[in-house]
This record gives sequence, C-alpha cells and structure tokens, in this order.
Amino acid sequence: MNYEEIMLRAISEAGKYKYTAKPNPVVGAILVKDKEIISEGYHIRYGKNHAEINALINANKHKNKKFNDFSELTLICTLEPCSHIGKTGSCAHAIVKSGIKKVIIGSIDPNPKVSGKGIQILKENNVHVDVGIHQDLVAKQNKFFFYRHINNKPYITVKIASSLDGKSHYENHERVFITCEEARSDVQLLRAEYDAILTGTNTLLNDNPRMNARVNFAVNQPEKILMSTSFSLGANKSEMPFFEGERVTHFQHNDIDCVIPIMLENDKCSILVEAGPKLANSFLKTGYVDELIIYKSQNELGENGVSWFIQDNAVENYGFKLESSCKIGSDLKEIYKKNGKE
Ligand code: AOF
Ligand code: ZN
Repeated sequence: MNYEEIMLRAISEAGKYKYTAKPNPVVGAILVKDKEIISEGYHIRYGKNHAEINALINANKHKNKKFNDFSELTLICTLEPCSHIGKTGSCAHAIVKSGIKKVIIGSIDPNPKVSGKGIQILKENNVHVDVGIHQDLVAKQNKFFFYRHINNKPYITVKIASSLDGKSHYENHERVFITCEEARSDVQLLRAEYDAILTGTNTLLNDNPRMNARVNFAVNQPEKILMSTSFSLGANKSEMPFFEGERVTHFQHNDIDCVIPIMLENDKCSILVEAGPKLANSFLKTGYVDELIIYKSQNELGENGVSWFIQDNAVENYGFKLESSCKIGSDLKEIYKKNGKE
C-alpha cells in the first residue's frame, strides 16, 4: 500500500467511530514499516485515548518482532497530532518520545489550541512532517468540528415536523403524531449526529419527549438544552423522561445570543433545535441557523392547527434555499441550507 491508500484506510476506519467520538473529531493513525502496516489506532470514544496513542500502544506489542526501533516506522495520521495536554496528554510529544522520525498528516487541526502547534513540536524535534494528503476528506468527515472552529460557532439545525397545511400542533394541544413512523426513526438518526439537542417549555410540556437518540448502535448521547423562563423545575420534573439519563443544561431565559457562546465553551460543535413554532422562529430570526429540516406529512390539521410560520414564504425570507428532498415513508423530508452555503 502507498501512503495515499493508507491515509484512505485511516480515514474510512476512523469514520466508524463518528457517533462515539463526537464532539471530538474522528481520527485514524497507522504506523508502517516500508509501507507495511505494523499497527493502527483510532479515537474511539470522547474523553478516551487519541488515535496516535492507540497506534503507539498497539505497535509496542510488535516491538522486537516486526520492527526493532520506532525510528524505523512512519506514522500516517488523518489529523495533526495534538500539542495540548487535554484529557489524555499531547500526541505530538508522545510521538517525539517514541522516536518516530517521519509523520504524514491529512489535515491541520482547525482547533486554535492545536492548529500548527502539533506540527511545530514535531519539526522542532527533528521529525520529518508532510501535510495535506486527502485533507478535504478529513475536513468533510469532521464537518461539524471544522465548522465550529472556522466559524467560531456551533453548526445549528432547526428541525420541524409539519402537516401538509403547514401546521405544528392543535390549538387545544390534543396530542397528535404529525409524521409517519419512518420519519420519526429518521429523526433518531439525526439526533445521534448532533452534540446537543435544544428545546423549549412548550415542546416539553406538550410532547413530554425524552429527546435522546434511540438507535441500535453506540452513541455519545447529545446533551439536552432547555431554554425556558416559565417552566418551574419543581413538581413534574421527576416524572419527565427529558430529565432522565443524559445531561441537561437549563437556561432560565430565552436569550439565544447568550446560549451560543456557552455551548461553544462546552465543546459543542453542533446543535439540533427541536422546538415549537415560537422558539424555532426565534432561532431562525437570529441568522445563526445553518440548516432547516422539514418533515412534511400528507395529513392536514385544518383550521384548529397552529401554523409553523405566520408569513407566506417565511423559509425563503429567512434566507433558506431548498437543497434536497426525499420521500421517507409517506412523508417528505426537505433539507434547506442558508443561501450560498454548502
Ligand atoms: C489528536 N488525536 O485522536 C484526536 C485529536 O479533549 P481532548 O484532550 O480529547 O482533546 C480534544 C482535541 O484534540 C480536539 O478538539 C482536537 O483538536 C484534537 N483531537 N487530536 O491528536 C486524536 N481526536
Ligand atoms: Zn492527541
């Protein structure tokens, strides 16, 4: 295998951990001797060993068998090895300490704590460094992580479920499932991709949701964020599934400008807003929203239904453009992106 093929392998194997590594990027690291793979390591779970450390640990098992000294090995890693002492120590320093003399990197880490500094540590310690093989693929596979560091804000998606006539729920709050079962399962997958799910009082009281990702694979569950001024955390809290399990952050105000920097500080690269018309429209008005997903059913709620949007063409007026749409069961899933954004 040549270096390019090994990089592709590291990228595709790393991708298997996208639901457990988040909000960290997925990273793959492969150690080779004369282009033969000696060991591999991946960042499997948030808070646990980085990929390079796992590759070094696994290589040690083959020392004095497949190779004698780490200076014989080349490290191919998808992301720049970190410089900082984070939850698990600095990968760049561990590489230097091991005696490895050549490192091939897919992409520079966009995290300002690391960016360029990991490479600098390697170079200062006479490690030869090449950067840039398949950097676009690395950025694409870590879309939210790169977005957050490049734009200094989390990627924000508003998801709504709408009846054919554009309604969210009945005025009298009579419970009704708007979308079909397949669409509701698709929402579980969507939740699994995000670092946080944000909702408000009305959704909490009307739907009594659990707001976690119920999927049949391992997930670092999204943190739950509640924005509500009126909801008292007293009596009903203990009976609400929303407060079970995953961590909940409760903001007792509706100041979106204040919530976003706090989420950023808390390492959140992506937020899925699943709220009622009031909070969803407040978000859409801010200009912070990058994507709008509408699950549209075949059924109508009629004149007793509450509309998602007051104005005609509200979605376009908020600056969104339909990017794609597909059928999910009997419903339609429409993905809108901010004009001019990918
Ligand atoms: C690496 N290898 O496998 C990953 C890296 O909170 P920590 O200590 O886990 O550090 C997270 C940061 O480290 C993350 O924001 C990103 O900059 C980098 N991720 N770096 O050398 C890895 N996952
Ligand atoms: Zn690291």
